Amino acid sequence: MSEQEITLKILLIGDSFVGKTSLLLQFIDRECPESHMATIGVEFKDKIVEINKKKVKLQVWDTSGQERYRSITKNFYRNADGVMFVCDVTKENTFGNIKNWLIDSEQNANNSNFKKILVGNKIDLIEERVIKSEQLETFSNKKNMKCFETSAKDGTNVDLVFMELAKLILKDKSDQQIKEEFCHKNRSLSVFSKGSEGESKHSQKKKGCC
Ligand SMILES: Nc1nc2c(ncn2[C@@H]2O[C@H](COP(=O)(O)OP(=O)(O)OP(=O)(O)O)[C@@H](O)[C@H]2O)c(=O)[nH]1
Ligand SMILES: [Mg+2]
Repeated sequence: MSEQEITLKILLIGDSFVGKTSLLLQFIDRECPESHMATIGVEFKDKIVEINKKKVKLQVWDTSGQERYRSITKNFYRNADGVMFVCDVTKENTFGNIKNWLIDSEQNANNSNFKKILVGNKIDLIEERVIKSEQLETFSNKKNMKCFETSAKDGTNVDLVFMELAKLILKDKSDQQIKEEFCHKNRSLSVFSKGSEGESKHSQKKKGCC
């Protein structure tokens, strides 16, 4: 399979202020914004990584945690290969709300086999932490998903969590399936927001595909 033929659509989901955009920026640009710039609607960025000697494009969709954008977010579960459910370990309610985000994802994803990962972010804020590792583990075990603790601020486990989700997705897919899904996604792309380096998703159609 040639370069970039594998594209995985990953969604970042969770309450406002938990650090979804910060995780994405730390993963792509190695930076964490100092202040909160609420995401408006949905944005995406992508990054090519290598997994099992294959080039894999991770197309990461960063959603808004604000209630008023919830109906927009729901549309983006379509064709998602994996979802990161993010909470802030210093805010109890962001962890409690993960169950609601899970319900949303199950109701709106057309790919019932999408992979899920729970992320407890902001672990650098040791003094303010209220959600313990055991709570994250118990909940994620119950929901049959892996969990990771991250700091988008200092970068702890940020690459790891994206790579683990990608590996989890790829474990279940054959090369043929990936190629067919990629072609299908390209055909059905229609609604876009800002992409990395000004790239329009329309421009991502590959030669020789479909
Ligand atoms: N200390 C610390 N602060 C963080 C971390 N991650 C994010 N922040 C801060 O938390 C605030 C909110 O981060 P965002 O990434 O904008 O949050 P978001 O989840 O994208 O929020 P919405 O776009 O409104 O849904 C910002 O001020 C970040 O600097 C972290 O791991 N540690
Ligand atoms: Mg954001």
